[in-house]
Amino acid sequence: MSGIALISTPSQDYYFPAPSIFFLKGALEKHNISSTCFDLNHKFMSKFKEDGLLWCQTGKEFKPEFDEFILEYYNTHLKNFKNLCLSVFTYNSQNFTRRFLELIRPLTSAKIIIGGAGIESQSGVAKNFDNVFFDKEMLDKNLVDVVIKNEGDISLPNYFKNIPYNFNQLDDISDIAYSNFDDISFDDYVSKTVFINGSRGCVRRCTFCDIGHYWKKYRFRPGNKIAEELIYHYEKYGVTNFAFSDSLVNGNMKEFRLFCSILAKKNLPVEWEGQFIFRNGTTEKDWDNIQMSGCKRIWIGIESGSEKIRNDMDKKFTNKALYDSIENAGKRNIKMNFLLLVGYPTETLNEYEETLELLRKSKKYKNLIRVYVNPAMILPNTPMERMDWYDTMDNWKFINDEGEINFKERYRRWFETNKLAMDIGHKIKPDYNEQKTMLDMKLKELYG
Ligand code: B12
Ligand code: SF4
Repeated sequence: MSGIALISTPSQDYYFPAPSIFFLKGALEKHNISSTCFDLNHKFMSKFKEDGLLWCQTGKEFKPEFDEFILEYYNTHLKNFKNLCLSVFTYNSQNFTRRFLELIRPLTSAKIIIGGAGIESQSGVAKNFDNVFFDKEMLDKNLVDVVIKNEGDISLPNYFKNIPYNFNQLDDISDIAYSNFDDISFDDYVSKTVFINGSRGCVRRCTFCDIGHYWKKYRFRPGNKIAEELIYHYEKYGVTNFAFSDSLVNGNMKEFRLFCSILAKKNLPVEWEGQFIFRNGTTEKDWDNIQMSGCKRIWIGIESGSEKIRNDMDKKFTNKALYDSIENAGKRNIKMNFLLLVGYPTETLNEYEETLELLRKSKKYKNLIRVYVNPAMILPNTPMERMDWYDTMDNWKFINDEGEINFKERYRRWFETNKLAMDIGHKIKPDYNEQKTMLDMKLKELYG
């Protein structure tokens, strides 16, 4: 039997290499431990597309072909490995991972190790604060040997070096490894994109987000080191497209400014995108630098057009910052993905209307904007989990001054916001139809 297989699990985007396994390979290599990456997510999702996504995300519409695929993949690629390390990207990878392990566990004596953000949650659980999270479920069913939490780039090498591995988080991430893509060909992917990790954690603690649970402290790399890594991948693999896995690329403005100014001076044919927060105090000079560094798109968790609702969420940026930033990005031709949440517990109809107004006011830049709408949901390990809602976590309800916000109302606002976005001419989520199928199913299940 040979060494270590690093395996991505669906569902994740599959147009580009699934970031975590290649990053973990680079991290192991730094400790002279060799490993092989298997982008199983890419193979499964390219083959089964919407059918695969529906099953992964809902556990419904299972097809026998999924089992055949898993067994064939295991026999062709994985059966000779002593250690199978599965990366569970989000809770949307749990259905696949469970089935994969049920099938292959009886066939192998390899150690099975799981990690990733998806192991510490469980979709569809009741409000009893006694949730069995996915990692525990897998251990209880004896489907895995080892669960590794936290920063896998340190804990996984530690595990293989036989030293304590489930530890508190690093204080300093300046010198983390670079991803290693030697096991794949970028030509197999629709988009030759490399993910860069410039910071971990977040400077905010929004009520609906569980980032503060995974990454307790906010840590960042110096801007010059981030720029150096990007240039390294450009020179080694010829990749010109970069995405940041940071919760916010501009969490630390000083390092972000340094990164942008280095790349702006280098003038390479590279482009990057990342999650961004609109903030008071971003100057015209900052926006020029952002543009010249190759920024092609920013993903902005705007969440709501209402400043009051953003404050309720602890998002904390003003309407002035919101509209000034849209104007600054728009006039520099920087694309914007608006991430919106409708039906937040305290959202009144007037405040919801402000979100619709945001779409109308941004019409001028409709060619640059893509709107991602989600009905508000409650994740475990978030401040919102402790709010005063009732029923299950999946089907929570909340009574505000105007009555009950239930799933039906959240669905209505979700549908209406998407429709308005389309009528205005904004682009919407590429997988809107899949999301609608899933939400329709849920609506039917709850209300007949
Ligand atoms: C980029 C990103 C996306 C992108 C691209 C995702 C992709 N690759 O397909 C987009 C925007 C498409 C996206 C979508 C979603 N995302 Co997302 N995403 C992220 C983000 C910002 C970065 C992820 C990343 O690439 N990190 C870089 C890699 C290197 O790190 P990593 O994957 O976390 O891996 C580290 C550890 O987890 C660990 N590890 C990982 N695997 C393994 C395996 C082993 C064996 C070991 C030991 C360790 C280990 O080690 C790594 C290095 O330290 C994170 C938040 C964050 N800052 O981490 C959210 C995050 C992962 N996403 C999240 C969610 C909820 C989603 C969505 C479900 C949102 C939605 N409602 O639609 C979808 C799911 C998509 C799908 N198809 O199912 C949650 C997951 C929460 C959870 N508990 O499940 C996160 C944590 C954000 C949050 N707090 O809400 N996402
Ligand atoms: S929603 Fe975005 S800004 Fe808010 S805590 Fe999560 S990652 Fe940070």
